[in-house]
Amino acid sequence: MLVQLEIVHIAVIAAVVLVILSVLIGFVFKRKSSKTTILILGTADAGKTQLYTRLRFGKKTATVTSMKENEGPLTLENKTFDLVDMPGHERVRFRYVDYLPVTRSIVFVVDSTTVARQIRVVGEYLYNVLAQQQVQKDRIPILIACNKTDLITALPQDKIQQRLEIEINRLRSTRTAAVEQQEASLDDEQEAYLGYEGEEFKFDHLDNDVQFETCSVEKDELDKVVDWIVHN
Ligand SMILES: Nc1nc2c(ncn2[C@@H]2O[C@H](COP(=O)(O)OP(=O)(O)OP(=O)(O)O)[C@@H](O)[C@H]2O)c(=O)[nH]1
Ligand SMILES: [Mg+2]
Repeated sequence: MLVQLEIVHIAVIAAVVLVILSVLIGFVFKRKSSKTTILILGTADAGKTQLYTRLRFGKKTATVTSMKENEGPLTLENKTFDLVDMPGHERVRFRYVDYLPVTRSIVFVVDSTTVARQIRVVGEYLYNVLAQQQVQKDRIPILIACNKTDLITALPQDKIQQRLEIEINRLRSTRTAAVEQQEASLDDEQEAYLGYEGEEFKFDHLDNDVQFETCSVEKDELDKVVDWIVHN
């Protein structure tokens, strides 16, 4: 009798665990497959529109500074995505937040030849992206595509990563100080803290998967970018 009761107990626990597991697995898969938008972000002149046209139409076209988004379907290895090229102009670049609820992954394009000079503006934009509640909550994967490697003035990928980490570290301390000064209330709108408190900022410290790769839209060296999009 006692043994029978124990068996019933175990069976009930096993059933509950199974139900919870299947709900969790279903939730994870559904979340991943239902979102198809790939956001191309980055400051002006990084090469976003060139990347967009190369990926979608397989060719280069002359581009001018974008003031509105380009959007359309992109099929890679039998998967169809919705590709969005956001303008890098400072007045419109923050509109990307409207797309976050449907965003599957973000390709953040950096001009490797000017990133050192523009580290403030690039770092600030990237910080804004990484600190978005939705980006953190959904753990949206981010690729930092270090573009224009065909030019000899291009900074190597590891140096770009280092410079961005230093810049984000600097921004983090000034922002935290500002928040403390204002004694801001802890509402939902507040930016999330990036990385570990008391430690220098490293991309590795984030819950999101942040990867760095080099590319050249000009020379059609986009294998690593395409591969990343397909697998994220
Ligand atoms: N050498 C070189 N030039 C590139 C490469 N990719 C883009 N460019 C050039 O960079 C310039 C800017 O490219 P766009 O694609 O228009 O830049 P964008 O990021 O869309 O800029 P905004 O629309 O202003 O935000 C163009 O003159 C491109 O030809 C590259 O891989 N190598
Ligand atoms: Mg553009």
